Amino acid sequence: EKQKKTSYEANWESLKQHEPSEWFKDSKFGIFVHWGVYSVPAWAPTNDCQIDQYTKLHGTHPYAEIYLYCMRFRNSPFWKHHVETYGSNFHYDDFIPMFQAENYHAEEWADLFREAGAKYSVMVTKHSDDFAMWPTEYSDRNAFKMGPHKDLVGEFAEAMRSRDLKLGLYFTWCFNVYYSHYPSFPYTDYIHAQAKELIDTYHPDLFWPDAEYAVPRQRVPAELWRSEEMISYFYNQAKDPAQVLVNDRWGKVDNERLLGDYMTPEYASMDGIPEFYWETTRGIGRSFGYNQMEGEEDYASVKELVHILVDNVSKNGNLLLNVGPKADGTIPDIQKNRLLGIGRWLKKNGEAIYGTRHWVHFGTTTKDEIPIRYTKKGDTVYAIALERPAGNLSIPYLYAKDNTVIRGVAANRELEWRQKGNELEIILPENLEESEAYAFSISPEPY
Ligand code: FUL
Repeated sequence: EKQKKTSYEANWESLKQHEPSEWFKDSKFGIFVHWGVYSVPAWAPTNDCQIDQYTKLHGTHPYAEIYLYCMRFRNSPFWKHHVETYGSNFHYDDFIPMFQAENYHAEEWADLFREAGAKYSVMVTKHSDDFAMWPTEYSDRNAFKMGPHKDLVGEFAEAMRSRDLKLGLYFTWCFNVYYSHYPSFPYTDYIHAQAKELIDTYHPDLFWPDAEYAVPRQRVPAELWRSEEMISYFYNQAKDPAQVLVNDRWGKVDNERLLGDYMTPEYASMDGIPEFYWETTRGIGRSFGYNQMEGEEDYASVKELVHILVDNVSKNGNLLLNVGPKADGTIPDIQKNRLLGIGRWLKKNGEAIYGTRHWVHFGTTTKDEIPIRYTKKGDTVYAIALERPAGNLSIPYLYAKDNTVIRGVAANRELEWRQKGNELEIILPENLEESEAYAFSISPEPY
């Protein structure tokens, strides 16, 4: 048993003792918010874009939030779009006055996120355009001095907390040598000053830095960012360091894994149950920042999103699903609808998700090709079928004890079952309600 530590030193040996907080592992589902000056052009190409590092470096990437980064690649789709739409004399910073946030009501966002079934929310406080969403002392390019003239992060933090959502703050360390407005003191000091300011002002539960793809073509090494110093500062300022956590984007690789409390695969998942906790991060469509070019066909369906959530949870992970509000602060209906759909499923089936842990197996596939995912809570195992079987549900290599009680979670009703050799057959009622996924609780724990 690791000892509960109350203070950490600025070195990885010490920081490695920290564990992801229990509230985070219980939460399973969070909402990411990418919103900023880039929400004004709200544009990225939608055709033939691959989500990979290479396309980022060539300005052909589906992420609208890196508009500034991409538009400086001459002849890239971003560059072409920009010149055609705004002219070649229109600087990125000319978008700042157009970023007004006039319909920003953080409590409405918080209500929506709760309705979606999320337990935490992570706001981008500064993306790679270096425009701060809070009144930072260290740069005039911030939303309090310019554009909306509001403390957007402060309003967000207060609203999330008032609705019992845990607060996460995203903060990029990235800059781009070609466009950065250089502060007059060393860049790392500037980053540290801002990060500390954020931490001291808003006391996030989760600090979500992003240290990728800065200084073109490489991950910025932890040494340059002095990551250990920042993480220990964050842990130690918390009332209880066990209640706060950080992601793994600090630029420090150890045994082929990035160090931090948990891993953050992007638009990706895990094949099995990894040893470390993790969280998929992705947009509903193919961008984080709002991309006005995206339509229904670019967006994942409620069913797909529920399946990603269930699959992640069965493999010891969370889902941090992103919304990209418009510049005025409204969340597009197409995104809202997805969130509300997930919320409807979670309202009925949340018992099989929240507060669970992975089981010995993450899942299996039935003979009729229904994918099954497992979660576990106490002495109960939940089997979640991702499709509706034609007849009954027969799960291979699952053995129930004689005194087993099986319930359909959504309808909260007990179901008949029988053990047929190595298959556990759950007798499904004819009027089983259509759903994105079907959860069954099995107690005591089968084997
Ligand atoms: C990535 C960034 O490049 C994206 O813009 C986005 O913020 C995502 C969460 O992280 O590395």
